[in-house]
Amino acid sequence: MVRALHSARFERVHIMGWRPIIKSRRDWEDVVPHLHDYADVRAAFSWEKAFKELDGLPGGRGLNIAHEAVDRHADGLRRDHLALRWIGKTGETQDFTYARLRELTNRFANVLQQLGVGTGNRVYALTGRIPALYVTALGTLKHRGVFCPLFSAFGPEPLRARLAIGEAGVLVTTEALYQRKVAGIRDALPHLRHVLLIGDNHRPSHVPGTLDFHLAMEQASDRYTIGPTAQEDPALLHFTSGTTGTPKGAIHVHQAVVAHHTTGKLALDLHKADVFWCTADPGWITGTSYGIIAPLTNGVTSLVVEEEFDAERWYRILQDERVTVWYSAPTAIRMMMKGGVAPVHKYNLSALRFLASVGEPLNPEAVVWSLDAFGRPFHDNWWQTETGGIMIANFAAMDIQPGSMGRPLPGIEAAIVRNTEEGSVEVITDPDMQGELALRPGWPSMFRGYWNEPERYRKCFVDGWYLTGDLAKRDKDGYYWFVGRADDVIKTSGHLVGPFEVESVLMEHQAVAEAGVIGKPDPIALELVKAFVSLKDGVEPSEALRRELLGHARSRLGAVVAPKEIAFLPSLPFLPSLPKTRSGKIMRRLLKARELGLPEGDTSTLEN
Ligand code: 6R9
Repeated sequence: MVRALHSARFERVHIMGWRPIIKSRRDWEDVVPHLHDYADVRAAFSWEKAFKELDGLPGGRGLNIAHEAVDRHADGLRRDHLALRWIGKTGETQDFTYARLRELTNRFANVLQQLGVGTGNRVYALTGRIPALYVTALGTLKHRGVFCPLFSAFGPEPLRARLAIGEAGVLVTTEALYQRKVAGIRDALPHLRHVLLIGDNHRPSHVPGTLDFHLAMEQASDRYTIGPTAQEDPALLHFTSGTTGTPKGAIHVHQAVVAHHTTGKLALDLHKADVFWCTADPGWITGTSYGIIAPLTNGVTSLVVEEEFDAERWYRILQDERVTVWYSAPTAIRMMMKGGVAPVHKYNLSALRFLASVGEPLNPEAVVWSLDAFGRPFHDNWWQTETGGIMIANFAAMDIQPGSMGRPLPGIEAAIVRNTEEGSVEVITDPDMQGELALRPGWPSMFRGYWNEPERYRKCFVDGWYLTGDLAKRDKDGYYWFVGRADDVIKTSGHLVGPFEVESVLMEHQAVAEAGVIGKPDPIALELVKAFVSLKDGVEPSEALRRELLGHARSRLGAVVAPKEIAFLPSLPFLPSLPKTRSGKIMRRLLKARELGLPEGDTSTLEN
């Protein structure tokens, strides 16, 4: 039995007992999707051809991300086109044309030059979504430094670890964040030579051992020539978390811009007249690849909204700014769903053409809900820090099976693989079989290493495949379906959290013997960080101690990373209270199964 429900562009086909399929009606109104026919575009695609859509540095001096994002438009017909519109917390706006952005990023490149910062040096940013962040990122790329964003909700410990691992030479941050989070760890960062501070409330900052960002900018020249940049020169450093050990710094090179540009065009369907809004935090890779680079290389207007999520404010912004393409994330979409469709319908969102989502599995209900709320479905897409750009997507012209991540981009070969006993991998060709999602290396934004950890990088590749660490299935039509992570890494409100980082901070506390950290399923945030703690001999569990540990973790790790829940494990004489393998690894999988009352699975390696 088939029931169809029509919206202007989409047809919702219900087949009894199945999720609806959202059919694209292919009447394109005024904008024809770049990827209008998946098979045709995929067959005709090559990265060499994609590369030709970029300009390259004048005089054949190579390829530089900032030139493609800013200067080539500032030198051309789009010089007076609005590149960035910033909306501050108090509602004030600042507009930057491509020409103005060129001038400001030239100034910042000159600031680095005058400070004697060499090419390849790491320039970190720790800010919210403020104009200085965009100037820092693009100015650093012009100067051929390596840009590394940090998440401003991190506490001092995750910040220290990331600044130390990447040997940060320069940090751009605000006076308030510096005082709260960096001043106390600065002594532990011998490589950090220059700190540039953005004063609060537009006032210059006078903190000893730092420079004022705006003063340095004013004194710098607005003319700058980008030096020769090789495609393989490092450009970006993005930290991500693994199950064990320190955070991993994924390195991306200038060539990545070919993928940023192409995926912006094919997966987000960016057209020159678009007003694009990416809601990601600048501390995570989406904030750079799609919050900064892809919209600018595509020459669109990119909206930068400083304030965090607020459903009604977001709808108002979509309406008032006439946003056409919107890139958001499941946690935010689930929060909007809580408020229902009525608040959405109060606004005129007729400009909206394309909605996309990334970062976590997007519930099928959320796809269907967005069709009711916005008249358009959210298009889920999949990628990760290591891939640098979107790899699998629901494209504008494609039928959507809600719950699926979509199909691989042109130029991307994906597969579901399984490990063999000989330590190699085997491609699973049968549809609907679960295995690890793997990608054939060679796309431009593939990470080129983990900073200073060649061994960890090498381990990601087996038999010519990059193993993503995600479990997935592929159906007979070539759509990919996310199953879960193959490791213990936690996704909470879209943020990847490594359990080891949290366990280490808990164990700093004098009362704690051991800690095991898991992601506990949550209807809004996907997972919440939950810690199981065993106490040292003679220490009694109490509500006061629980609160103290929560507070300790929060002040060291920051709000996103710190556990929201702590449970004490009973301490048994002579026995470790956390389940462990014989080789001493905490079996987080088992902690999670017990938390959820699920079968414990294979416990043959369990020690106690
Ligand atoms: C861009 C980004 C990567 C991990 C990834 C996977 C999860 C991302 C997803 C998704 C289900 C999607 N993930 N997109 N899971 N459906 N559409 O998020 O990068 O922070 O490195 O996280 O996020 O587990 O491996 P990153």
